[in-house]
Amino acid sequence: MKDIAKRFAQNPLLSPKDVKPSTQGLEITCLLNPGVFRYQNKTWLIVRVAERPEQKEETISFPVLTDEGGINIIEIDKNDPELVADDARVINYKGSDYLTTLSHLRLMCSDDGINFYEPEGYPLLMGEGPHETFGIEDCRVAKIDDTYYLTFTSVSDMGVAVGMRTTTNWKNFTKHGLIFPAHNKDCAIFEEKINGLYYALHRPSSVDIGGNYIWLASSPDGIHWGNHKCIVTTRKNMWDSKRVGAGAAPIKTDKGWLEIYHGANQDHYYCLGAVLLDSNDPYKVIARTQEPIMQPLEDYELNGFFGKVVFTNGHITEPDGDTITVYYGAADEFVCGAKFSVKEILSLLKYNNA
Ligand code: MAN
Repeated sequence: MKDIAKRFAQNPLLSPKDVKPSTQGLEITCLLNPGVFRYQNKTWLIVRVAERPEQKEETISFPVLTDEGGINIIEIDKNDPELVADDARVINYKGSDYLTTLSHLRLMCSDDGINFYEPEGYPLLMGEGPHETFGIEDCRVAKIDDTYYLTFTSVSDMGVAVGMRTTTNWKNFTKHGLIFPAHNKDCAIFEEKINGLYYALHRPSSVDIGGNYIWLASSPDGIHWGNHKCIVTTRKNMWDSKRVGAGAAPIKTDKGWLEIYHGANQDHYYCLGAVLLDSNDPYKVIARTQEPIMQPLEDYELNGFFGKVVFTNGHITEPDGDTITVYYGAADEFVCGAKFSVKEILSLLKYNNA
């Protein structure tokens, strides 16, 4: 089966070797899942940089932040009977979960959308405080008026939650703490108010009744959220049977709000699909794609830190109004790009009332 993504011939656009570690003693394991925005006539990525110490044969080691911003390295013998390590991304030790890497967010920019470099004078965004000791990940960027809203996954031993910071110049940031408490991630704020309210997609997780579904909330100020409703669930026996989560802010089209989302099945095979939400009332889901619009096919998507993954949380709408450039994490290790036609995605939607 093919998909409709037109991948860049230059993929992967960014690999771990392309940037320097944030801290002596750590190496970059993954460069992935960038938020995307336009600023000062350039395309910018806010890339997730996942780091850990060089791994030794007989142990697993990973960094965690202290509440004061220092770094602790935890090192565990691979033969320790209290270690469960069957997922490259997380381990369980003595009954507690840890991430195998520590992520921060880093800005990179480009004149052509393909060749990215780290601009001087912009800060790295690190986890801060007790709710981000395992790092911050997968940042979405929404621009409303002159303000950029950054929503990202804040991870700590207290859980996985959604943090928010805002900025107008990418040098000074206002922290708003956690806007959705644990367990929640994949939060994307709409780039326009609808009937005077802000809207945000988010993804609370459930282990028992319910599931990993996409929810929608609204807010009078973009900070305090309510009126939560579950709008997109997983589908049995399909590619998105186990989890779904929003990508970036939805794209405004004359048919409605088009949201590109990720879904995975029980084999952790991560693909992209799309849903269409009503222009005036985004709680109404009008249509959804049946097949993935993108799935892991290329070597750099199938093989890497965590293979068989395409995951997006950022895109740019090109001046022709139809082309979007989607930036995505491939195999949780590389940053790649692909173009899509919005019209083509819309043509693949199956309408609820059809
Ligand atoms: C989760 C998150 C993402 C990651 C995918 C695929 O959704 O950890 O950051 O890309 O899994 O591994």
